[in-house]
Amino acid sequence: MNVSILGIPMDLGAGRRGVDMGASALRNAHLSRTLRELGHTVHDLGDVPVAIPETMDKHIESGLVFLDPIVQACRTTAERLAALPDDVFPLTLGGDHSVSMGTVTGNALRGNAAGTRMGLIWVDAHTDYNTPSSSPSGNIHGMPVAHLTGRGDPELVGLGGGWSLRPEDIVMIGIRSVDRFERDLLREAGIKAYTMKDVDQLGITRIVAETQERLSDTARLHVSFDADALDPSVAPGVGTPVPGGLTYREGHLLMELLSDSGRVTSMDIVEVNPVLDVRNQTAEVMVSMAASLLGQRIL
Ligand code: 6HN
Ligand code: MN
Ligand code: MN
Ligand code: MN
Repeated sequence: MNVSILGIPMDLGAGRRGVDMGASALRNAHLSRTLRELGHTVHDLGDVPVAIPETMDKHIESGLVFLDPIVQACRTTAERLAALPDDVFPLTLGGDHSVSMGTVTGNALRGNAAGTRMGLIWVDAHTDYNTPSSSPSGNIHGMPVAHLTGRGDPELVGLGGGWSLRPEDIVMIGIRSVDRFERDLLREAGIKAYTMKDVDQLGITRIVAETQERLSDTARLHVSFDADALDPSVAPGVGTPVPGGLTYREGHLLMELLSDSGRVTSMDIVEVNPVLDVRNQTAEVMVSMAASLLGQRIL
């Protein structure tokens, strides 16, 4: 496969500094080399320009922290991805999870299938379904999925130029932290979310089978993998850790089974925070997750 790596070194959407260095940490953990060793052709396209928080006032516009520079970075990201040809597998590196408003939009508007239905598999401890009014923090990384489905700030919603994701085309896995009003919004939208209780009870194999069935009407799948979906013992370098997450093997099995489906055409790795990490462990684990999604097998 032709894999194109694109970094979005942004931490404007997170409550803590440091995820802007995530893309760099993932490269440092030999991302390109690992994927080349699997037989892929890898092009690193570098980084999308992102404003540096210290150069700005921390402006809060209608409940949203750093709205303007986030809109800008997401728009550039979406444009860069939408311009890539069909045969490319874009692997985008955050950055905080607000980058996904740009990556999901750009991938949905890319190639021959542009604007058709795309399935989104959201691997995360959080559902990231807050709107500006439901959010307890004002941090935009808690809001990307709501905006992708057309609710929230008009500028962020408008990134797709009229395209938006159908709630029934989204499946979330690894969930264990949902805010009070966010829960009501999720239910209302009818988004399927597998909590950690579901992972314990059903197992990853059944969850992936159900997910495939549910997303069978979509033309392709995008995986957005927030490092905090993994248990903090596996991925300590994240800004919003929540106990009781996916084990190392559950994460890999999920990636291996999604890879076997042959339907995944793009991926994000987000929320890796090297400042809070232990010897780049989290970046290394996330590189191994990408390798599993891109075909690495034990035998
Ligand atoms: N993430 N639900 C919290 C909020 O501030 O809205 C946490 C969001 C975390 C977002 O980790 O991508
Ligand atoms: Mn997230
Ligand atoms: Mn999260
Ligand atoms: Mn975070």
